[in-house]
Amino acid sequence: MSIAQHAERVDGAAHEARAIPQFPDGSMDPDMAYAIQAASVARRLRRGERLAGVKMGFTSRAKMAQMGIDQMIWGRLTSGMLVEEGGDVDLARYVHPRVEPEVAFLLGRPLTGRVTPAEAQAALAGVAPALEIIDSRYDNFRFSLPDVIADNSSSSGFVVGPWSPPDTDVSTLGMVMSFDGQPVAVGASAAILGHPLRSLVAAAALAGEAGLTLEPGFIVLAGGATAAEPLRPGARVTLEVERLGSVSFRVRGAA
Ligand code: OOG
Ligand code: MG
Repeated sequence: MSIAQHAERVDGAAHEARAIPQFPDGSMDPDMAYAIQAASVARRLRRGERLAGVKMGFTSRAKMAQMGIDQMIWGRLTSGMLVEEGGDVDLARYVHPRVEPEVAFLLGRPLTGRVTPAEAQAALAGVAPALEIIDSRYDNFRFSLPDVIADNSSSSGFVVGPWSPPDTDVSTLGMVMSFDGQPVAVGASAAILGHPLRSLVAAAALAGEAGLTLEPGFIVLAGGATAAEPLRPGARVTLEVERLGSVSFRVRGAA
């Protein structure tokens, strides 16, 4: 099968919210998987979605341990994935969605390639608490490294809370994710590569290798600080981040 045909397969699964088998073992390497990801997201853009930013994956030990992958990955965020803060998420749009607590960066200036943490910091326009909804399109939420890369790193939804000034120190902030007021995951932003800004540096490098510049207005998700939790029908999901405030959404639909 060609890159385009693989892209049609993963994009179709995401678009129609149905699970597909993993790629056969050893059938592709990460480079080919990123080519499939790019072609798959290009299909979304042709349907009218806009590129909204990028997300980093496996930037904390908790996430690596949960999924059995110990290498950073990245994916593309589109306007179609954006969920309004405080809004509803319909389970019918997903296969087996999970949610994880994140920190979001808003770019005020372009960033690409090898940059220092100081340069990344200077490119910021804001920082915010964020919830990422991930939904692997593979059966049983199981995948290899190339599988998950080809599936746009499980990207499917994201909710961003209030923006704080770009010079807000996000290095060691407490994070509590709750379902209906009951904590389901507790962590700290330092779990993300020791400092979430390192994830932005990595995002600029990885996207840059693929010829993509992080543009002003882009949102960059730094990666889950804790393991992800399956969404529960009816639940109000809230993330509170020390100093940054909170962000939430409601899960609609049946299990
Ligand atoms: C892959 C996406 C990883 C993160 O924040 O680490 C990710 C997955 O776990 O399905 O978004
Ligand atoms: Mg994530």
